[in-house]
Amino acid sequence: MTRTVHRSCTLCEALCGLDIEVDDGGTITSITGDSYDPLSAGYLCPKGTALADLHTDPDRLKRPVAKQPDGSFAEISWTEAFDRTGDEIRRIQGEHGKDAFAIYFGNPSAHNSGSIFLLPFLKLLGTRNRYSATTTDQAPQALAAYKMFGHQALFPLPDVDRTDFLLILGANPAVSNGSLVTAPNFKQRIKDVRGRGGDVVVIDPRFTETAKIASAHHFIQPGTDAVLVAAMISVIFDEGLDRLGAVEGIVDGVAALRAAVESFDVETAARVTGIAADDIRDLAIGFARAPAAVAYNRVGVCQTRFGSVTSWLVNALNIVTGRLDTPGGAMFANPAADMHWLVAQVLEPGSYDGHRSRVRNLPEINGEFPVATLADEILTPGDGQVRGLMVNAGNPVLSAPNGARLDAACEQLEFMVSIDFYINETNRHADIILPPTGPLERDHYDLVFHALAVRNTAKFSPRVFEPEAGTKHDHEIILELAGRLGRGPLFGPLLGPLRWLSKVVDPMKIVDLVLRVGPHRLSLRKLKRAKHGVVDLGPLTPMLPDRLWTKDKRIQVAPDLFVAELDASRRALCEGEAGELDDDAGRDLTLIGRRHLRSNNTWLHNSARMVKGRDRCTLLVHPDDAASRDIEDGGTVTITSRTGSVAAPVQLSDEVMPGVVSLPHGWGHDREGVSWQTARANPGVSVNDVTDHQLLDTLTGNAAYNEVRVRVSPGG
Ligand SMILES: Nc1nc2c(c(=O)[nH]1)N[C@H]1C(S)=C(S)[C@@H](COP(=O)(O)OP(=O)(O)OC[C@H]3O[C@@H](n4cnc5c(=O)[nH]c(N)nc54)[C@H](O)[C@@H]3O)O[C@H]1N2
Ligand SMILES: Nc1nc2c(c(=O)[nH]1)N[C@H]1C(S)=C(S)[C@@H](COP(=O)(O)OP(=O)(O)OC[C@H]3O[C@@H](n4cnc5c(=O)[nH]c(N)nc54)[C@H](O)[C@@H]3O)O[C@H]1N2
Ligand code: SF4
Ligand SMILES: [Mo]
Repeated sequence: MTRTVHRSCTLCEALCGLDIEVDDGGTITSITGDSYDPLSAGYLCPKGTALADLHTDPDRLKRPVAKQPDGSFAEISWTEAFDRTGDEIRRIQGEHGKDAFAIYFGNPSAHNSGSIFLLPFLKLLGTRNRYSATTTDQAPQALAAYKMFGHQALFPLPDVDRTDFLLILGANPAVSNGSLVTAPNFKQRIKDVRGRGGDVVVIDPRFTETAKIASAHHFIQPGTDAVLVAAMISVIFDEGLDRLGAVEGIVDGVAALRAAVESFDVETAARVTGIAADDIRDLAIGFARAPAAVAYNRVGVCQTRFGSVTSWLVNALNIVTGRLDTPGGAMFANPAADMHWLVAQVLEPGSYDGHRSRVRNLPEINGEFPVATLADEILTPGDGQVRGLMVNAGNPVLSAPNGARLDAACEQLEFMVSIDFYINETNRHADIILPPTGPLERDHYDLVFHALAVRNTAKFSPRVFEPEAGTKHDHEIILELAGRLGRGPLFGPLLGPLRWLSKVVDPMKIVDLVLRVGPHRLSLRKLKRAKHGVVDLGPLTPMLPDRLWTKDKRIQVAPDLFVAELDASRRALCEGEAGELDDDAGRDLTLIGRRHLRSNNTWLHNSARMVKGRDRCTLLVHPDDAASRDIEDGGTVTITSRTGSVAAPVQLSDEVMPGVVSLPHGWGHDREGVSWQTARANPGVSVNDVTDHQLLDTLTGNAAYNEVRVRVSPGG
């Protein structure tokens, strides 16, 4: 007898419905796409099956471990692990102030219902040294959303299923499966746009998997998208093609936007971006004239110096062509559980530059500092120096810019704790690691990605396996730690109720509450009764102005800070105003990143079936650039930047534009002490050993991974 459990995949944002078949002996016999799921309709990518490997991985931790004097880890009891961690956090914050203890949370936090408990935990911890993967990722889009729509997470979603013209800048959804928009099988959705007679245009320095199925692709000089989009908006105003459509009457600042883009002519844009002037003009006019159109940008753009400016301009382009809140344009979801509301209750709808970081004076964004400056805060002595660190579900040594520097900084910490079920390149420095249950051992409701999906649905994912005796969920670990943060006489009395709380208030109870007060009046009971746990709530519908989080329920299309920064981008990109990091040490190529279907940021490389086949951590080099440097296909080269150098095998390819090279992130598993045995066998190198902690998006401090200047020379 086998049983089938229906649940959503929690590995990426696509939220694919899975059918997980388990036999009597508790072995997963198959993982396939659930054809009944209204979002994914039977699709899954190869990573979906890796959930089985994760479940059985002998390298996965199940009990807390503590660092021994010889540098190895040994198991300790939960009580000892919590007590020691609590003591150390209290000691550090007691002796050196709240800010002396920092916290970093990584990407998987967003895919775990237990993370709801992180929000109050952050408040309790009371430190300004909050960091996350956000400042390597979507911080620019978060700032644009906050300044324009009033909420850091109110991202306009490309209504890909109904559009006639999809403009993609700096995203490769055919591989990433979509980000800040949940649209499983994005590849098919793109093909469907074209099948309907529509256009898909991709702007990317690489001829990507997405570009290959698009109607058109334009190579762009990395980091110059702001100039392209500003020029497009300028053409649209000049041609009189601007209109507000559905948002007429609730938009302010159109005249200011017009003035801001006026000086961006297509000839200058062509010179800066490398896209022909006629192509830019045609693109703008084609976009504005299409019956339904939407522009969408993602990490390729965010990870540049003017990522925030560009993210704002992309929103502005959608607004002034009447695409916002219109079917086939940029829309907002109407989620059954309102994540935006929840975030606003527990933390805040958003914030920017309320305070600044100690060492580099960088503005906070939504209460966080850029992870690019975490090492500075650890390494620089003085009042408020970071002496303790908690890393939850992340691996910044491999994921943050100049991870090598952070790697060294972690060594200097007085105390480090991590919530993670692996010993990775970051928490190998920890004193204590607290491993949570695996993804198949807990119930799940996706608060985040249902709220960013191209179709309104609600799905409950039951656990596939009961957690092993003596293991703990993420939320239980967080609550136990919270109990230890109380000081002196508070500590004892607080611990009891919190322990009790972790038994009765699991995240699903909170989800249930949020579903009940939500617009569709659902509940967990209703979902559990529904076939495969899922309810289809239909396509996206117009939501404005109600959904806006701005106080006046209006949209500012030209916020002052973006307008000012657009001028800075013009001076830097169009007039060649030199930046602080510019020099001529022969670093004549621009390094960009890339993702692979079987890889997931810094992890999943421990699954043999995810890493089998040819080497993926290769440097793509254009044949012309190779010829002038004596570089051969398959040979090893050294990539040198301002901050460091790594050696990687070369793959010659005219997929990258001349002058641009590409190396994926997430590799470099040969560091001592990690628990990933399979990953260590095929480690690759970490691109973030050569990215730059000083090269940032000018407004948010997001890592500008895609503008790193490098020298590439033959030999290892
Ligand atoms: N050069 C370059 N660098 C990049 C990027 C790039 O494009 N180029 N992309 C950036 C982006 S977009 C992101 S989001 C970041 C990601 O960077 P991070 O968030 O720092 O790293 P991840 O690889 O997502 O984190 C993986 C860790 O989370 C743990 N984990 C997985 N699931 C759980 C769970 O349920 N609970 C707990 N407690 N732990 C869990 C895994 O065991 C693993 O150790 O990388 C960034 N870095
Ligand atoms: N298989 C797989 N899927 C994933 C992940 C993974 O690691 N593996 N990671 C997940 C995460 S955390 C995220 S955030 C999403 C990210 O999802 P996407 O944003 O779709 O991610 P990428 O594939 O990195 O696409 C970025 C693209 O931008 C291009 N680019 C680089 N610089 C520039 C530039 O200056 N301008 C323009 N226009 N383009 C540029 C790159 O060549 C690349 O094709 O993917 C998620 N999905
Ligand atoms: S695309 Fe792959 S990793 Fe992402 S949710 Fe679907 S099956 Fe999981
Ligand atoms: Mo990400």
